Amino acid sequence: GRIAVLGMGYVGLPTAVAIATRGIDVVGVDINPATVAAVSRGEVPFIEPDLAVAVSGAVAMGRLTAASEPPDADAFIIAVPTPFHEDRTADLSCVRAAAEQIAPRLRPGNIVVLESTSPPGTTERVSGWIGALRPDIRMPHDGDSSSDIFVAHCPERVLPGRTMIEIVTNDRVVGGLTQQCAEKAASIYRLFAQGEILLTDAASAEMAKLVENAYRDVNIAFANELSMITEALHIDVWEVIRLANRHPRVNILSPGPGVGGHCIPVDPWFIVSAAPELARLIRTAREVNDRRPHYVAEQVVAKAKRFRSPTIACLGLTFKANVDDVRESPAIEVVSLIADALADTEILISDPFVDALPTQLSGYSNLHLENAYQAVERADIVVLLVEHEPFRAIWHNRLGGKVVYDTRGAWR
Ligand code: SAJ
Repeated sequence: GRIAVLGMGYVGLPTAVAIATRGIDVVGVDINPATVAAVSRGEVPFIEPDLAVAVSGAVAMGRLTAASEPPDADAFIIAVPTPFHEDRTADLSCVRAAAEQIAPRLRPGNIVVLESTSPPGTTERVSGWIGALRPDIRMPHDGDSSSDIFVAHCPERVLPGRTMIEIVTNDRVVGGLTQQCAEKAASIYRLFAQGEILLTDAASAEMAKLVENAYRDVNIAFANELSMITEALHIDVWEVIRLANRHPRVNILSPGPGVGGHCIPVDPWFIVSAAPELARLIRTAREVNDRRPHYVAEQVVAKAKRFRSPTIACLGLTFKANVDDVRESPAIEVVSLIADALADTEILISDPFVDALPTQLSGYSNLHLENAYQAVERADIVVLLVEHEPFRAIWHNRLGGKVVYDTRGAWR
């Protein structure tokens, strides 16, 4: 058997390697030639704990190869990005392109799994796009009991930073366009998943994934709103959360400078755009979290106004702790808002996971990348934006006499 995985990113590559490690031949497919070349050499184009060693091992064993076009295979897993358009509806162009790339390869008995996070109805559309190019094969239809091709949705649920653990241990939801599709697709996940595999229909699986991330977004928005309320009332939010969380049925998440990454800030909009009149809380949570970087920047600017010519250190640029991913990072937004507001102020930025100024910040002449020791040493105001482990440990005794704005509660 052979499995093709389309999209060699944060989800596709770990999935490909998890399957290859079970002794199955896997071809990783990507439209980016640099990614294909890197994976072919056994290299990983981004940092994720334990992934690099698994990829180099699977490539050395000959189980994992990479290509720019999908080969013939028994199963095809689509793990390409689903960003959103200006109007916050899903951009399915990568999914569609992947489906159309697979179509000419399909033979009766093949399995097609969509892993990309998608609005309800997308799996059905994938089947439709393939069917339009392949009138000779029977695609699954609601109400039919059999088909030539088995199409299902199995959303990824791994937490960046813990991907290699969670890809094996998480429960998986497999939603088929028919019962048979779900059962066939589940057989792929039984190869490597140790968690439970829950069979359902495709739309329920699509919605469950969106709901998981919307749930987290709403709960983070609650924490962020709380932190603004307590700040206005001169109460320490971390103390309040610590105490409230001792209640057996309360578990408040942590406030921060905003919500980043490319999942949680995106997925709730797919729900909102599917039911705009009804999704009021979900929309408001998005707005609260999107507004956070502005609030944090305003607080920092207000503190800076108390100095004649302050130096500000901003620690952390990634979207969350202990990863190197700066996509949709609220920390970067905070830094750029401060740099805009205080054009004459020197701002030192530091992140042990980032070694060059991210492109979003390259236009500012008042920003300098600096090691964290130097930055804190020289700063009048220290802003903690990401609670990277090295920041947590070192800084306690170096912050004396400085104005400290700890957006993550790491130095409590
Ligand atoms: N954050 C807070 N406060 C918190 C928790 C998180 O401000 O208490 C912030 C983080 O700093 C970050 C953002 O939220 O900016 C998102 O981080 P995260 O760790 O909550 O989630 P992601 O984006 O890394 O991964 C999420 C996970 N979803 C859920 O936990 C429900 C993961 O399981 C999904 O697989 C992933 O989205 C995805 O790909 O959808």
